[in-house]
Amino acid sequence: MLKNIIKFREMGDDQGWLVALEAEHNVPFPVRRVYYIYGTRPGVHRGRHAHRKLRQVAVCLNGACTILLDDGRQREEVRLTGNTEGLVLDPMIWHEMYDFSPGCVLIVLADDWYDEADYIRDYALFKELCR
Ligand code: T46
Repeated sequence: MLKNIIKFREMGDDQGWLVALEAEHNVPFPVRRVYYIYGTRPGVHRGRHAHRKLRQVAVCLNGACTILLDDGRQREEVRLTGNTEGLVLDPMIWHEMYDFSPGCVLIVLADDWYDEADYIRDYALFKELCR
């Protein structure tokens, strides 16, 4: 199974809800970067890459989206619907994001700064590197 979901604890009272993401606690690595994806139009398909070394956790803060995971041997689709669930995106996992609901906000915590050299954007090359 490729799906690795971290369940975050919700702290709620009559004021509403709060979730805390803590590097090296409930997020299993030191966090160097946080980015978020929003305003995705219907039919948009993002991702289509793997990372060589980067470790990430993706959380759908609002709405829902589907993330396809592929380790070069098997593929699995995960529907992220809740802001208390983090999907671990390990290195060398090809991933694609699609079926974004209106108003979807996907936040991603990453263990390193942006580096285009860490991306594998060619699926044939990814398959070759998986062998
Ligand atoms: C990933 C999935 C889940 C930056 O300049 N800095 C950044 O930190 C990021 C993440 C992107 N960019 C630039 C690179 C592109 O010119 O922003 C543009 C859009 O990035 P990209 O097409 O890679 O976006 P997605 O949604 O396909 O992928 C993103 C992350 O890039 C990627 O690491 O794992 O979300």
